[in-house]
Amino acid sequence: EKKIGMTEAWLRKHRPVYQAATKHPFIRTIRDGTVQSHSFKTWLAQDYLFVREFVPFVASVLIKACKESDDNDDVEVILGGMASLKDEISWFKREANKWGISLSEVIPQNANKNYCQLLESLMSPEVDYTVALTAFWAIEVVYQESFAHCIEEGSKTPPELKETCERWGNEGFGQYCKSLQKLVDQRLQKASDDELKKAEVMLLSIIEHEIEFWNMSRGN
Ligand code: HMH
Repeated sequence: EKKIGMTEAWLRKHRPVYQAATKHPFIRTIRDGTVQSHSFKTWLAQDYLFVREFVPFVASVLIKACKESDDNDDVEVILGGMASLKDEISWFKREANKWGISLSEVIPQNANKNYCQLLESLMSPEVDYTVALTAFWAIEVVYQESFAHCIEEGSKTPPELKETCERWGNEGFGQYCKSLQKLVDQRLQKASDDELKKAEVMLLSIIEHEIEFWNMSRGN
């Protein structure tokens, strides 16, 4: 039997809250085809703003990875993630156009602002690479699991939302999340107890922020 990594152990330990993020009511309504268009548009507009702030955060993780440079698969995996954000931002612009959303007029809601503040705090050089990398992986994996759930067998996701779900739910994005998870587990194996604790607390914080982010779509 394959030994499980620390991240897997944490996801099992924190399964209820992790599921509250990955099987959130907003995601369930996409999956069962009952999602309201205003909810989807709110999510789309807010996520565009989030992704813009996500770019410098990912850049900061890349810088930390470069500085740590032991043997480093890390840099390549993170650089790949950064590169795909360019296409992602173009996609948001096209998608917003389709839905009649004017992105320049979108105002960030509180949950979004709070989440972006967390990203900003993680960009500090004081924050250790292991903790920042754990956050990065957690941010990506919540989207991967959530949207993969919407394109599984038996899902009734409306055709006009399929492309969105496939963006994060596709196999390639799944593999990328697995690569990130592997990097995190490698780091956690060498981490001190203090770093381990900080990384676990960070995972939980990301999950909570993801839940709050989905909540915006319901008008909370
Ligand atoms: C809020 N979390 C949020 N937005 C995203 N685009 C992702 C995660 C995945 O990159």
